[in-house]
Amino acid sequence: MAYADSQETSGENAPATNAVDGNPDTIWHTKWSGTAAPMPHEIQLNLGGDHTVSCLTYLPRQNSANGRIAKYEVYTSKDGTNWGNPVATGTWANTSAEQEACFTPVSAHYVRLRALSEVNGNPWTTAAEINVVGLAD
Ligand SMILES: [Ca+2]
Repeated sequence: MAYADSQETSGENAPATNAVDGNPDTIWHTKWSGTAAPMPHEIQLNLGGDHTVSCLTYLPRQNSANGRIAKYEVYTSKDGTNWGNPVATGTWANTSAEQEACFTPVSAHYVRLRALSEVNGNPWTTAAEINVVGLAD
């Protein structure tokens, strides 16, 4: 299950759930038709219970650089409300290859990826797939 601050469902069918459907050809795209929603953007994943997680993986949009995340922050939460400080921050390259953000393993029910900038400075965020890597628990 996924929630995003913005999703395009008019100009194309690109809801947040496209980032967690297991299909690299379907994307989540923040609103671009009409007035584009401004940065920053975020997507929250509900893990369905507490799991020990250690990395977030981000498969960028495969067919275009539009919306690929550059500067990012990763947060985790037990309740979906209190996120605390980011567990990971950094800048991803403009590539179609899978990117990752790893951090000290933490028990989480929710994981949030926040996009602070796009590789070409545009206001959009896109994602083909987002996953979390966990430890057996
Ligand atoms: Ca997808």
